[in-house]
Amino acid sequence: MTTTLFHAEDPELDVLYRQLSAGDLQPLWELKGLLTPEPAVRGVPHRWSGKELRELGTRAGDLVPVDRGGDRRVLACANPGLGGAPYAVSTLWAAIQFLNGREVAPAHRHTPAALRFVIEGSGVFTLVDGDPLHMAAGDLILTPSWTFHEHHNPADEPMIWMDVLDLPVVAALDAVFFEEGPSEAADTSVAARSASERWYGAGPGLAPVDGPALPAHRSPLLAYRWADTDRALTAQLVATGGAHARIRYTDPVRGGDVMPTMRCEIERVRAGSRTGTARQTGGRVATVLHGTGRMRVGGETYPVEPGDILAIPSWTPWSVEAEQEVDLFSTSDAPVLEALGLFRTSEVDGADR
Ligand code: 1HN
Repeated sequence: MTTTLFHAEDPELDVLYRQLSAGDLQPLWELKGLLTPEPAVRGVPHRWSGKELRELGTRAGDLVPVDRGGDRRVLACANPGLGGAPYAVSTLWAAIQFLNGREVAPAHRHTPAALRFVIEGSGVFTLVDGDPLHMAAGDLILTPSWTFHEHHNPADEPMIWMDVLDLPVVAALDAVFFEEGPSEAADTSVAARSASERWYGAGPGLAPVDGPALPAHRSPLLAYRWADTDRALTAQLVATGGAHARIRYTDPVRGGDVMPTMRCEIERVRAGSRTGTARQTGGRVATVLHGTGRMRVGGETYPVEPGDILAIPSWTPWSVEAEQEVDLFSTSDAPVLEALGLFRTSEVDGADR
């Protein structure tokens, strides 16, 4: 591929432009749109219907063996603004994964980090570096960068969940590595509770003195259980007497985000009320765990119900309006922007109503 050839009326300048192109050089004064007053965001607001994701995932479960295509039966949300890239927003992968009863998605590891959020069902467990994490509705499960992970469904029923990965960021940094896991069958005599939870999931403010060494770049706790999340949301609404609670999932020992590239949050909006409208730099994907209502994202208004996945591109104002009480989980790349000094937020309409 050759470098863009610019043209000029002035014959001497035209010659220079040909020489620049031949030398793989570009004149800045001819380049448009490099610096914009506000982010020139390519991703657009979008909603993938939970009902449709479930139906098409189930169909893929009938037609596609799990060992095809990277050993995962995954439908990636492809933002219509991103020219066919399989990314929900420019910096986040979001998808649903479908695992039939008695299936195993074999072990592998990669530098992009992943998280799973479960909307419905239970039965599957994920082994993260050999530690068994059971998955059930409302749970957040982490598979941090470069940890081996494999999914087992010992039940007869299929299970579906949402995956979010930082793959676009890691790919943009040319830092993707991937490796297959050991091929021998994993030990399927599985403990009821992960070692990660036994050490670090005891309760608020309770950290082991002689626990395993803390991992450098992520939470030592790999599963955040719905019962705990639900209790925290309920307690916050009681504490404020308000109609909107927001919780951030954090490293239980050091207090930061659960992983260096992805922030995880959940909010509850009481029936009949609506959140303020705000925007942030960085992309976000959200999914509805419970409830129904409407979400406004930029100029779009979407009716929402459980299982829907929403793309909230960078710097796009958004808000939630609940008909029945809504619990909304979301992941953003805010830790990346914060680390680089690029995180901005602005309230468009601050008031919860
Ligand atoms: C992956 O490893 C999983 O392990 C899911 O469940 C989705 C999307 C892109 C690249 C790797 C998984 C993925 C993925």
